[in-house]
Amino acid sequence: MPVIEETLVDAPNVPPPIQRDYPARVVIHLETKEVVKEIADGVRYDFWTFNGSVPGPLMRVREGDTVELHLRNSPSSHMSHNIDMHAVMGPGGGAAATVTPPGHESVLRFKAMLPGIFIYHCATPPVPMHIANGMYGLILVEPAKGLPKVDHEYYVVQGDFYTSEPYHTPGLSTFDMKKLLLEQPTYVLFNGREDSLVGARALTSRAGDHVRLYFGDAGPNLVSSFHIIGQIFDDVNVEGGTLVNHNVQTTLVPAGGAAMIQFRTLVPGTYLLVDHSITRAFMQGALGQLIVQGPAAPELYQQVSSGPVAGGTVITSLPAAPVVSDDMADGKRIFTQICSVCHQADAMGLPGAFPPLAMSDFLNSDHKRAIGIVLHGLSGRITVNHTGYESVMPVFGNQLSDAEIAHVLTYVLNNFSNQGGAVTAEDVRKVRSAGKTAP
Ligand code: HEC
Ligand SMILES: [Cu+2]
Repeated sequence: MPVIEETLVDAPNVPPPIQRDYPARVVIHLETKEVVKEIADGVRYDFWTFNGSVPGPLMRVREGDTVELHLRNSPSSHMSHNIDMHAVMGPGGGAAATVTPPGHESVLRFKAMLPGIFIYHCATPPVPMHIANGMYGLILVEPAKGLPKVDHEYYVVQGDFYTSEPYHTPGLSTFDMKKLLLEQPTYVLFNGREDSLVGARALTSRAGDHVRLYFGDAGPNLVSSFHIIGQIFDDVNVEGGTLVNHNVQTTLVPAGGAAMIQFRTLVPGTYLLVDHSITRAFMQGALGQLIVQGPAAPELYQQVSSGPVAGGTVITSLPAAPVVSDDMADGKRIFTQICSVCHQADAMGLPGAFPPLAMSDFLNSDHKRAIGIVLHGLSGRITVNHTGYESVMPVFGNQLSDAEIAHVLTYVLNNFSNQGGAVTAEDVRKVRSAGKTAP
C-alpha cells in the first residue's frame, strides 16, 4: 500500500479532494497543545487544542484507507490528552489507545471503513471540559468513488464555551465548571472565535458557484440549528451519513455530529451563517458571513422600491412634549422615553445587543455621524469601546423634530461621563437636508 503523508491546513480551509482510486496508508500528525488566544475581540482564553487551532485541522482520507495517526502531546501541556474519532470502529474510537501524557506520542492505526463526515474530539476525563476548551475537529472519509466537484469547500465547527466572566469582558476569561454543568454557555462560536468568519475572514463565493460546507457541532452540550440566512441548501448529507435531503432551510446537527451541506450561491450579497437558536447568533457569537460576489441577478432577486419605513420604529408615538424652556430637560425627557428603552437608563447598553451611549468613543468622536444615526437609523456592524455590535437602530427622523434630536444628543453628550459638546437644531437640519448617506 502506498504511504501518503497528509498535509493539514487551518479552518475554514480543507485539504484538496482526493484524486486516488486506490487505498493508501495515510500518515497524519496531530499535536495537542494549550494556547492562549482571542475568543472575541479583546477577550483571551486558554484553549486546549489539536495543532494549536480550534477546530483542529480537517483530516481527509478515502474509504478503505488505513490511517496512521501520530498523536503527540506537547511537553508544555499540563495534562494528558487523547483522541476519539467517530470515523473509527474500535473501543472508544481510539481513545483508550491514544492516552498521551505531556511530551509523549501515541500511534494508532485504523481502517476507515465507512464514508462520511465525522467529529473527532479529546476524550480525557473530564471529557466535557476537554471539548469545551476546544479539543475537536472533523475527519472526512470520502466515498471510494469520490465526491461531486464543487467550486469551494469550507470547514466550520460550532462549539459552546463557558466562562466565569460575562460575555465580552475584556482580558483573560476563565473556564467555568458550574456553567458547563448548567449547560449555560457564555459564547457559542464558529471555529473557536467570535468573528472567525466575519469581514476579511468571511467565507467567499461567486454568483453561480457550488459550495460545499463541512459543518460539525462539537458541543459539548448544545445542538445546532444550522442555517444560512438567505440560502437554501440543495443537498444535505443528514447527520454526516449517506442519506441526502434536498431543499433544506435549517439542518439540525447533534452535539458530536456533523453534516455535509451543498448549495449554489446565485444572488450576490452578504449572507449570515447562524445557529437559528438565534439568541446564540446575535448575543453569544454564533455568527459568520458568506460574501457572494458577482453581477446582480434582478430576475432572481430585486428590491422594487425603497424609502423610509413609515412608522417602522419600535416606538410609534411619543407623548406630546410638555412645555419646557430648558433644552437639557427636554433632552432628558426624550432620552428617558425613547433611547433608554434600548440603550438602558444608565446608557450602558446591553452586551451583544445595544451599544453604550455612556463613555462611547463612537459617539464622542463624531457628533455629525450621531445626528445621522438618530435621523436615519443604523444597521450593520459597528465597534463601540472595542466591542462589536451588529444590530438595528430604528429611524427617528420622522418622529423627532430637529430641535428634539439636538436636545437629546446634547443631553447625552453632557451626561453619562461623555466628553460634552452641543448639537444645535441647525446642525440637525443640515444633516437632514443632506439626505441619507452611508454612516
Ligand atoms: C429600539 C432600540 C433603540 C432605540 C430606541 C435607540 N437606539 Fe440607538 N442604537 C440601537 C442599536 C441596536 C444601535 C447599534 C446599531 C448597529 O449595531 O449598527 C444603536 C446605535 C446608536 C448610536 C451609535 C453607537 C454608540 O453607542 O455611540 C448612537 C449615538 C445612538 N444609537 C443614539 C441613540 C439615541 C440618541 C436614541 C434616542 C433618540 C437611540 N439611540 C434610541 C438601538 C436603539
Ligand atoms: Cu484533552
